[in-house]
Amino acid sequence: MKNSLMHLPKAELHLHIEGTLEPELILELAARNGITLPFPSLEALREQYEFSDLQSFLNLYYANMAVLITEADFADMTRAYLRRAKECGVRHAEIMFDPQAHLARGIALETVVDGIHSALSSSEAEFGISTGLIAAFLRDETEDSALAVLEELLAIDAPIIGIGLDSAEVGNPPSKFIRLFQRARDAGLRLVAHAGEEGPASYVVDALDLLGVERIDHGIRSVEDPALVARLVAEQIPLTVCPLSNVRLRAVDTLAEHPLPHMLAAGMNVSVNSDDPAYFGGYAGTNFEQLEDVFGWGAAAALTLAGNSVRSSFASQERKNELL
Ligand code: ES4
Ligand code: ZN
Repeated sequence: MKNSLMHLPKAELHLHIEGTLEPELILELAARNGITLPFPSLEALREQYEFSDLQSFLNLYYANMAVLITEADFADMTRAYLRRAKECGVRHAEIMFDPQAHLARGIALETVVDGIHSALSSSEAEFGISTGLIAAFLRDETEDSALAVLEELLAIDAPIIGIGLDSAEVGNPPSKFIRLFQRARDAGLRLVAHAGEEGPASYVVDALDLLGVERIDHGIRSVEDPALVARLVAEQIPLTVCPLSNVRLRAVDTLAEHPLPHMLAAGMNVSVNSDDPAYFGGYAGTNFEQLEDVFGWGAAAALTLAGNSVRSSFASQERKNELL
């Protein structure tokens, strides 16, 4: 069973490339770049991986980015992710990155984009994984900051297919980013946003109605609003759910209490994703395996979830047909 889960062709739709930096690679890049980390050994670093909420995770996630300096660093990180994704049957990956987090550290946008892109451009040939790159904007920064970075991405003709919205959700509602999403839509970009992870169901409604997003990242708190659930089912709006992330960030108490089975049973378009796999206990395959262990699902549920991921991706229809 477990082996067949790994072979099931799937798409990863919710992945932060900076969240794939494994502790070993963090130390390797720190040494390569002559950077002294606050937690200089594997043991000391690993002790930091216990989170109480989203913000406690984000603090470590942003701190660890300090090791990413050169184009090669971004390329090596991305290639390491693709290698692991291939092992769990990921055949298409839409990868988010946080341009503002790197610009704030004085890293040029071209360094970030060219490094990630150099790994993505050989991904189909090297790993059999088609890819798309999504620029995610930090919702705890201003809309003007996001707009300026989006203009810079457009000016350098960055190979992005869309934009997203991430970082600290509560208190930073979708209504803050209406002009950003309008600009991205005008530029022909696809639109996604984190909503309903820690924030309320109303943020999901607003991401749909005010920002016009095509897909919701997380969306688990949608289940608190029956009218929203009915709409998500009727419109088959994709929700990129990240079960292990929700457990580790304490959005749910245990995997057994995760709303995913309820969401599936209600007919919502849900997929399983890894979010920040180096921080949350595993890649796509581990998410599927642990769901199987806890819920005892048969092949049918796994097939539905994997099928949803492919159908909800921004891959070409031709590519989707290959994977379905
Ligand atoms: C994130 Cl799990 C999560 N939520 C919001 N923003 C993020 N950035 C990276 N991981
Ligand atoms: Zn996320």
